[in-house]
Amino acid sequence: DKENLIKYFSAPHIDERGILTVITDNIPIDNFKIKRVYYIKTLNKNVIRGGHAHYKQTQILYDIEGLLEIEYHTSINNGFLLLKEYEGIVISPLVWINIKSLTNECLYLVLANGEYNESEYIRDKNKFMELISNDS
Ligand code: T46
Repeated sequence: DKENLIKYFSAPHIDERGILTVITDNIPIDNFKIKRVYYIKTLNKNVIRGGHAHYKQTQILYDIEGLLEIEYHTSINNGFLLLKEYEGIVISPLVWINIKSLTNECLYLVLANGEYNESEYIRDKNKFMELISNDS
């Protein structure tokens, strides 16, 4: 399938006690089974993480705090998108991403439908380009 990054929003429940947000509300894909949950907290502005794609895993990246710039490259197109608090994206397999923190402290949660496995990563951009050109 030729899915691009799909963005979604989970409305926060705000009252005088604070904010409660259900991250899995409104996930725009079917049958997503969570196998792994991790979170990333960046400590400085303009830090870039990622720089890879996955062969088979799908992940949901949800911005809890701070502003993120996602640079993506798929077999359809490439570009940038801004991810604000309460927004998430579905990262399908074979989507290359860089995640840049635009604010000092960013906190984002990632839900993955597979276990951690280094052989699931494509970290070589040339290899990735080759794979998506065969895929299109
Ligand atoms: C992704 C983006 C959004 C583990 O031991 N287990 C895990 O489940 C993960 C995710 C990482 N690690 C170890 C591997 C490295 O020694 O944590 C260290 C940092 O991982 P990495 O350099 O891959 O971090 P990011 O932020 O570049 O990428 C991570 C995920 O690895 C990746 O799948 O899509 O967040």
